[in-house]
Amino acid sequence: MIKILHLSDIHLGSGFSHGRINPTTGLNTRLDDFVNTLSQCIDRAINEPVDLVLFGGDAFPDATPPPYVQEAFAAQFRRLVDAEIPTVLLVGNHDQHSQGNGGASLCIYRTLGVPGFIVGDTINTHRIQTRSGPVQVITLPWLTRSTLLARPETEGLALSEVNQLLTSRLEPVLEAEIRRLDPQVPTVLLAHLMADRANLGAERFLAVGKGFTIPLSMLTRPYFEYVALGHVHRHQNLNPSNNPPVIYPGSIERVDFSEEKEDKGYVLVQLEKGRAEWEFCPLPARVFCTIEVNVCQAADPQSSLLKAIGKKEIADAVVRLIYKLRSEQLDLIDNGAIHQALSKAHSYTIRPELVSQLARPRLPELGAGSSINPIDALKTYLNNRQDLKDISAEMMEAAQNLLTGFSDRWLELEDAEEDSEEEKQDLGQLAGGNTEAQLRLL
Ligand SMILES: [Mn+2]
Repeated sequence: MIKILHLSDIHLGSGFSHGRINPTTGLNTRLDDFVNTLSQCIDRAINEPVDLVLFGGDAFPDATPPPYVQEAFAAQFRRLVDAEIPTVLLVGNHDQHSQGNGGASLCIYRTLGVPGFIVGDTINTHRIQTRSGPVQVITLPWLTRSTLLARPETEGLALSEVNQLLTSRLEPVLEAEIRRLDPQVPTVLLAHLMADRANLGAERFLAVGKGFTIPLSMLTRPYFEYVALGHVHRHQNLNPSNNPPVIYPGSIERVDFSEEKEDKGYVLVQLEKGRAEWEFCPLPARVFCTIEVNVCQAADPQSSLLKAIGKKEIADAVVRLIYKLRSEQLDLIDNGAIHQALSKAHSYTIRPELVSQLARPRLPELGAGSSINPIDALKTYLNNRQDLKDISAEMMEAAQNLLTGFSDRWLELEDAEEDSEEEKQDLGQLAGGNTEAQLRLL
């Protein structure tokens, strides 16, 4: 029986906008969070101890992480070297650099010859001798168009056709790896990909380019005891028959609010020839909490807001407060008190949304198709805004001055030399800008 810890999508160094600066280290608290959950994965691997660690790809947000992030990652994985636990680091889409071949952020582990470490940046089969016997791992890193296809082959093809072509190329390559397998030795396929039945998480927004989708049937082969995936941040088993299990462990920390309701963790696998048992192990990832409330109809919007905040467990969470209100209610909101109410959160953002302005119907006189000069337009607008009545005369006068001043200067420039073109352009922009500024004031 071979024990494996399967984790994926670490994305160390991302989500800093949800953290703050730790005054003792000068580092973002979200880096601390990610390192903390990663260290709990490594703790488990060492304490168990497992015979093998499989990382499913996406170590950092991109292939060129800052040195202190690289070092934080290395410091955790180094503990596996000390504990003599073999480890496979698969290259995900975020680990690949667009410049040159083999430039992935994880390749440094191979270059340095880190004992027991394998970098999966090519389609290859690795026979690994563990404390509990041998295991075969086929590595299938993130595929880009250029991995299996030449540029002229894809010219003029739709994305779905390229996808099909890529799938047809991958099939024999994977088949060749399968034929090289030792049928007596348990086998894992370790792949960073989007399978066609996967339930999307945040990677939808994280992906750099539009990627390829691999049919599930290519993964559910009888030659594999376990299929270890990376890429999708939501933990799931894609094969209901569980034969073999096709598992995304998901990310270890919430990268953004799209992962608010997902459990985070890693997977422990017990593997032998013809059989794999697996268990999802949750990690205490930082809680994300959305408070969404509509106070438009509330007589006392402030207390409605405070009540909505009070209902949620926000201590040490990453919180976002989104509330709808009418512009007339703005004066009833005490921002200081709201900041105070949110202060026990780890971090928070407040997003008020004014609905009255969004919901106000367009004035028919100003609708599309009718042409109207700026002064008449403003007059029509002001006639419909009772709340601006006491300043409407002043606004009309200001608008008149603005427009008269503008046209006078324009006529002057028309008469002048050609080199006034530039000023005319500036003036045009200025007039546009002024009109915008005026409208914003409204
Ligand atoms: Mn990915």
